[in-house]
Amino acid sequence: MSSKKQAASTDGAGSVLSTMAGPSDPTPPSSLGSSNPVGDRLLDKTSAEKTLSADMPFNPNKPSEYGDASATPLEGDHHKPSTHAATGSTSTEIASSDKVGSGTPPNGENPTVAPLDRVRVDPADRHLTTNQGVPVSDNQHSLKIGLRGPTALEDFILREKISHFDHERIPERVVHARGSAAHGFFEAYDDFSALTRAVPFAAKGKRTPVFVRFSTVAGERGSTDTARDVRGFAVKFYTEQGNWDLVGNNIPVFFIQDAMKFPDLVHAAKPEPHHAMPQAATAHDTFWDFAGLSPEIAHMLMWAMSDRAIPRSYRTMQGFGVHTFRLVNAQGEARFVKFHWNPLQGTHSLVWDEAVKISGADSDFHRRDLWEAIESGNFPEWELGLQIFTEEQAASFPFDILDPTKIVPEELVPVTPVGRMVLNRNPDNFFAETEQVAFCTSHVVPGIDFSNDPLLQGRNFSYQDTQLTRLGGPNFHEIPINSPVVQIQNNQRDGFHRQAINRGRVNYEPNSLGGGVPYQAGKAGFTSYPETITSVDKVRGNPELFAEHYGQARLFYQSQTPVEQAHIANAFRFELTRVQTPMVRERILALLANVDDGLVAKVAEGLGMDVPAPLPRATDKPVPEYAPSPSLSLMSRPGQTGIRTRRVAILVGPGVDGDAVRAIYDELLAGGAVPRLVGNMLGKVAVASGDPLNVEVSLEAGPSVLYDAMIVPDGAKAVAALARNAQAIDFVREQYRHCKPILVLGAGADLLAKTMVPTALPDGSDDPGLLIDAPLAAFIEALAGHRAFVRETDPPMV
Ligand code: HDE
Repeated sequence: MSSKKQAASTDGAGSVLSTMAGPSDPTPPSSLGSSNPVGDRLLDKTSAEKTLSADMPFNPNKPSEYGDASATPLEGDHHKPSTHAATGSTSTEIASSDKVGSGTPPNGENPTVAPLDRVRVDPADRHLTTNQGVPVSDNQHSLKIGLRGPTALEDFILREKISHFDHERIPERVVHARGSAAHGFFEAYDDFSALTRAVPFAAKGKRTPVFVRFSTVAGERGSTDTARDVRGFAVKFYTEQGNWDLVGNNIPVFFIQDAMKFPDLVHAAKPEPHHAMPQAATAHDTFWDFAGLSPEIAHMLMWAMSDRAIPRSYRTMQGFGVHTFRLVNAQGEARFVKFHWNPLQGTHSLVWDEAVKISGADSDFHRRDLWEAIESGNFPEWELGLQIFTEEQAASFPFDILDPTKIVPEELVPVTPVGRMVLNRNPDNFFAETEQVAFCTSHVVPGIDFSNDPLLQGRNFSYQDTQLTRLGGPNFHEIPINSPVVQIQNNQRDGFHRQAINRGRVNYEPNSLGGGVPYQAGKAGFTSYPETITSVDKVRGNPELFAEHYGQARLFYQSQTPVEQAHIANAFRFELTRVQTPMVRERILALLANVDDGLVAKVAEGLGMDVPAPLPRATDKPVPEYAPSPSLSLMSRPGQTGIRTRRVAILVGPGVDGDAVRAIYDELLAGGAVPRLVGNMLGKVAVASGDPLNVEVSLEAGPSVLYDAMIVPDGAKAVAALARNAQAIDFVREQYRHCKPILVLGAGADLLAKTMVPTALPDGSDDPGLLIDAPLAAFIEALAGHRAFVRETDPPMV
């Protein structure tokens, strides 16, 4: 309450007008002895400040900060000011203008936090200005001393434009530089508050906004999307308790077990430092040198050499939190958890020969796919599943749940679905959103907690730290894409590019001058799970169970279908062929000898080498036996979206059966697929009857690898023209080699004959993906089945 009216005097007025020292009598003056309205407001403010401070004669929370009491943090002592002015910076804040605005923010608000609309910029009907808002008269010429003279240094418009351009780039991410992102939401299937107090899981149907960035790890920002690599799968949940970042990958294990090794791993995988080659590829000596000397990598190598590392689309990948985390409920009960994202689109991959060629044909293949799917309303969707287990269960597993090179097999702990995530909006601006988004594993909300996985613990430092350089300082949380949807209130101040203009003189806690705000939330805030740590030594090292490196590598390999196993062996062969140092190859063979006899024999044969003795193991304990886990195979998740978004090439030329093409086109479109008319060149092609067809893309601009399937329609003249173009022949051959569905109608068989594609499988049976004069329905079924791997041979016959 203002005490202005308590004394009818000007005693002490000078101390209100001055900013230093004051009388010992706490009674404020009732007037400043003038009729100056600004001065009166200063008096009101100062009086209210004094009362607010007097409300807090001492810090009542102090005893709760020590000993057992500190386990239950109290809410900070705080008091409401009698006037809004009491906590302001200046009594003159009432002065208004177009710049400062008409008043003060409502109590307790930070206006830098608001929906992104506040920063979306639209130039409709606006003229050009400089960054100072000065209208630009001429955006074509610099200011010169005479038309043929030198440019004047005075040209601040040119200098501002060029200087901004000079600094347009920021450092790319040291890993995961290449990526693409989208907005969407997470929706809980039910109320899971018995499990966790994390708010996204608080109620059935509850939606939380998300921003998701997918990435490759090793390549630079402009590198190709289809490189063999792990994919990042980072999800930022904008919850009403702050941001939670689940920074995962599309593979559930990792290469190493301790953060200490991460810079070594990344140095070894990145281009070699002397000649900066190869880009976005592990197929070189330094990576495999590191790998052979770090056998904890064995399990991850199985995944990284599998088709998981060349996904068909970001939309057809699983995602994993990798580490063990904790879920904690409001009663403080904790359980361990592993996070799984399962795509409704199914899990589908490229084949290696195709991935290599896509790199040339469209290095933005995954970026384009995600963008196009969302633009066309085919919103990608994932189901979030949790593996939940207790400390007691964890103690019975034959591996350590803190070891990030191990999965918890689904046979041991099933995956419980808890919600779905839908990506339904593309970003407005790649740089502002996708590039500037900052994911940090340390961004957790109440109800989510860490385990002691030593990799996770190191990550919790690294992500925050890396943004300081990448985004230029400690205020990266104020960049619009990074700010939460809830208020940010704390006493952090200053730093590069600060956006918030904090009101008031209080920037510390505890305080009485600001009424004690912002105050600590106590139990309502984030509290760490009070894990009991028994008497232990401070050491560098890993637990015994971390020393077992091969049981789960074997589990993964042996759970794959024969096709997938063959692809793994071929990937090792490819990568190690590119290695130049014999010993480096040999060590990897020795490592594989501990995984699977068939695998190592096949890889050794491919390298023209003998199988060496197995690499000595790091433990004498027997390798645990795991039953094969079918859910580890990509084939176990065909998905639910059928042919939607699958791209189908229909080869056309003059004289093609136009009616049939139009009917096929329409039916594919109606089923959600993306048909394209592919011809020798753009332009119209005459058809047997009716209007000509308009070629949409040439064979040259849209080669075979960019389509999931193809159709050669009837029309003798058209087929003859196509058969004279080697690009058309290559097209069919590559579709065949990559096991894609092919429908050949009528005279189309002539083109097929020219390609030397076998019309039956080697054993004489029908090729389920090669459909000759079959109904479209059969083709659609084959397309939904993705590929006909039964036709695959090594080396390819065609
Ligand atoms: Fe990362 N990682 N990482 N990582 N990581 C980064 O953070 C790091 C690890 C992952 O789309 C960096 O903001 C360390 C595992 C993704 O922006 C950096 C260690 C997993 C992304 C960093 C790991 C990941 C990153 C680079 C071992 C799967 C991209 C730029 C201790 C669970 C996020 C940045 C995005 C990015 C460090 C290991 C996933 C340097 C030190 C394990 C998806 O902070």
